[in-house]
Amino acid sequence: MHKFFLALGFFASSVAIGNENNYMIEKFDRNGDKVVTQDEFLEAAAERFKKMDVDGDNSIEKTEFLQRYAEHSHSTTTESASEVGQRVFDKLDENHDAKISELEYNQSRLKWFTEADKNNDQKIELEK
Ligand SMILES: [Ca+2]
Ligand SMILES: [Ca+2]
Ligand SMILES: [Ca+2]
Repeated sequence: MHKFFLALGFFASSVAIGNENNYMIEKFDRNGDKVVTQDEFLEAAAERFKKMDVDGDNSIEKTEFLQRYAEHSHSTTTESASEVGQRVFDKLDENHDAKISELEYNQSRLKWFTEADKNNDQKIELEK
């Protein structure tokens, strides 16, 4: 469980505990029905991957990742944004080749989706 949440740090760092689903809907609901389907989620993930892959070689190198991370996240009281970014990168880079492949990226996204989809209906609904 702990490992999982660390892997999600890239997005989760700005999520207040308890309304993660609402955050996901805000970010990933494309047709405005307040539900995020797995297709919507993976489509958004693919777009995000492309944006981060600045040189278009289908992998996110550490420099690409950290640059993007620095633009979108804040330092915590104990770590700078780049330290947090390093840590998240290492978690995402499962085979430790200093690159995040599209597969590694999608796997981590899918884990996140599965974890948030508590009733296993392949949809993320608003928390009430
Ligand atoms: Ca939707
Ligand atoms: Ca790249
Ligand atoms: Ca890798």
